[in-house]
Amino acid sequence: MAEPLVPSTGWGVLHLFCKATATVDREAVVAAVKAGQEGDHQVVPFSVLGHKADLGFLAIGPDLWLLRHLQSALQGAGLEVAHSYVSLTEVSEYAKGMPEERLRPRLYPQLPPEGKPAFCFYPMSKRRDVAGNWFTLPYDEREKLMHEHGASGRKFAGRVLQLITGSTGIDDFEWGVTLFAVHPDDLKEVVYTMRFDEASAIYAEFGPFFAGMVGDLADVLSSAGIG
Ligand code: 76R
Repeated sequence: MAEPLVPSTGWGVLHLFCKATATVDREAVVAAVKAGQEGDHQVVPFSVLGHKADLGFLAIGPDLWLLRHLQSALQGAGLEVAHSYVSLTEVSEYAKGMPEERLRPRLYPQLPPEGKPAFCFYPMSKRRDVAGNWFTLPYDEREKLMHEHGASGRKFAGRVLQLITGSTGIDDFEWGVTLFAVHPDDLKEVVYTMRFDEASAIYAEFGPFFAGMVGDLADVLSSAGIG
């Protein structure tokens, strides 16, 4: 394999949303996931509801080549990649002052979180319109709005875990938002609640939403009819 390509801080993140083709080979999918979990690399399988995909994989780890090998192995096993998102773990510039033990899980998360099987993913950006441009706000104002955002997020402590991964210059939006929740309605409630925070109400733009369930690989495969 090529020399590893590793971010200077954090890990690479690849969300793959797949459809099962008629020729899908269950054992080859299982082998692909196993190979994708080498060393510090993790692969979180999830089932997807609705027409956009049948199942998906959140792959995360230091080496971007290994992420690409996982993608190729899943494609070779007969999964069609219907949608994807590429990003890197990061610490938000508004969270840099947090203690080390809170920063580490942002850069090097251990996934999936326990007891939070309800899953959703969507990409988002902050608006850059003439009438409302997040990037022309002074830092202090952005920090104030992100504090408001953090405060409303903390009301969901224990119910929702956010994984915010940065994709400016890498994919079509600025962040990937991955949410893990106890109940599916926790996902709806947290996103609805945040719509009223100025940082989202005025400045947030969203891409397509994907929702489903995190589970054991065997359960995810059988839910997609891959038996
Ligand atoms: O990391 C921290 O806990 C510090 C506070 C915090 C930051 C800096 C925080 C807390 N978030 C931060 C950054 Mn968040 N978050 C989203 C969404 O749907 C929407 O309107 C937005 C999608 C949700 C649902 C959510 C939930 N957050 C960010 C950033 C990066 C901004 C930047 O760097 O410029 C984005 C794009 C973003 C989006 N946020 C929380 C939550 C929740 C539940 C919390 C509380 C976390 C906790 O208690 O651990």
